[in-house]
Amino acid sequence: MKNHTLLLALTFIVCGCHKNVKPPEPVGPLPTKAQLEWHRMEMNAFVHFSINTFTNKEWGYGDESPTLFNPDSLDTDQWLKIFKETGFKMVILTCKHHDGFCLWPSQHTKHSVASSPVKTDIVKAVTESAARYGLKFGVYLSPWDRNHPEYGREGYVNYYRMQLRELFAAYSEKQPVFEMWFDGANGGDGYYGGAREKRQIKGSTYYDWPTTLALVKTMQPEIIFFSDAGPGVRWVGNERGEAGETNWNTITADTLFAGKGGIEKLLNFGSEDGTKWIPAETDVSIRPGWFYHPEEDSLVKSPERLFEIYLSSVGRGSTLLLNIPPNRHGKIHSNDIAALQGFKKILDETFKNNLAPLSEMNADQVRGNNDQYDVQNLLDSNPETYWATNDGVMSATLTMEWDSPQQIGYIELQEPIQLGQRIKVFVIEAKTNNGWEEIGNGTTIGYKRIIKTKIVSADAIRIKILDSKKVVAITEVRVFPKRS
Ligand code: FUL
Ligand code: CA
Repeated sequence: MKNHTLLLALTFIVCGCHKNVKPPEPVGPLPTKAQLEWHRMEMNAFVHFSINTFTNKEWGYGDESPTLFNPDSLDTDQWLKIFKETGFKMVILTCKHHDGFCLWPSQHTKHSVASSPVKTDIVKAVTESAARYGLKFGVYLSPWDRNHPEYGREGYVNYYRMQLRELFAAYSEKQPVFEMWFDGANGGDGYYGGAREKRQIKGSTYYDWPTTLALVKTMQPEIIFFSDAGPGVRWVGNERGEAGETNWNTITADTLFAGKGGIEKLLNFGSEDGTKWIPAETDVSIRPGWFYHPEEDSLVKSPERLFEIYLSSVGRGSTLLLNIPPNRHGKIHSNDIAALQGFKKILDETFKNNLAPLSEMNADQVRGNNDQYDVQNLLDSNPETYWATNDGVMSATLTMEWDSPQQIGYIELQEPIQLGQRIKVFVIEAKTNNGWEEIGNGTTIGYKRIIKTKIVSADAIRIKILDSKKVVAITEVRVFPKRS
């Protein structure tokens, strides 16, 4: 044997890289391709724009005259440009809110932009701007309709379905509808074609959602449905921008439906043993209200506050759906633009210098002792590669050491969720002058978990995975310095 062949053979024996080690088994329900894509988008923009913008209301009664809808310098490119520049990947538009006013010229009602002075098809304008700026498009079509005479009766459900057919036929060719949003506000008083009365519906059965979802799937097979119960993504259970500290992407949805009360905690945490992959989407507004109100111009959330919301949504394995409502001119107000730009600046600065690749990284165990599952997989920004342990090993420690002390501020962890969600609890320790000290901990990780650590100067840290549903598997680790 020649020397280098011998060396190669020895290397293989020592590190075991010649063996093709079986990948870890997936655990529990798995995300679909579209759900995986949704996780990786991280931040999406929500747009509430309608007749309420002009009447200064949050919930229109349904008797508002369409002539009130009159933006004098509508510019959907302006919206999409700022969304794009500040990191959003999709825009979801209120094509119809509870007042029933349609932002496109629907054939099935007069209560639409066609009866307004501007006549502009806002849905079309937004899909075109979204295509121009490379954002995906999503539809919010409120099931509750306080304008329609048939609301509460069978005829309305047919109307709702005809509108979906109309929307998908008209707008999905250029820009497929990626997400469909059904809110949970349902029934109550309204105009209802002049009846002006209270109409209650039975939330669990009235809309017959399975039939509607099946219809939409014939037009858009990969679509993600948002509702309290999914089936694509679930509501996070609050409108404060807070995903659960423990956030399972899985939940048992069989008894849930949009508008069912008392399930906020369940939606917030998910269920460790849930039977379906239905991750939480965190919807929150940049202002106190969902629609634009001039008196809230001074109440736009600050860049710092938006960063905190980012940490409690994306940083807890959820996706952020941030509402940014255009004003009566049909533009995003300069205060909101400034807040978004400031927020983007904080994100860029905080997550600029990853210290992990500068460290010497070691794990107490690598699956099959094989390169395929080694710690370098944590540094390649490739979600397909990961560090994993041997079958039966549900706890493991990853250590990072630097030549000189570092000021640690944030640690970001990611699981290879294409294999399900598994990590249950972990702690992070730093080696300081006082020895090993805990600087952070958490339960679930999921798609992404960002821990704001107790700030210390340390020349080593270790991440201890204490328990996992099956073998430990992590795809990425990033370490960032504290913010100056
Ligand atoms: C809720 C609605 O009632 C609010 O007006 C808003 O659209 C929010 C996003 O969903 O259910
Ligand atoms: Ca990786």
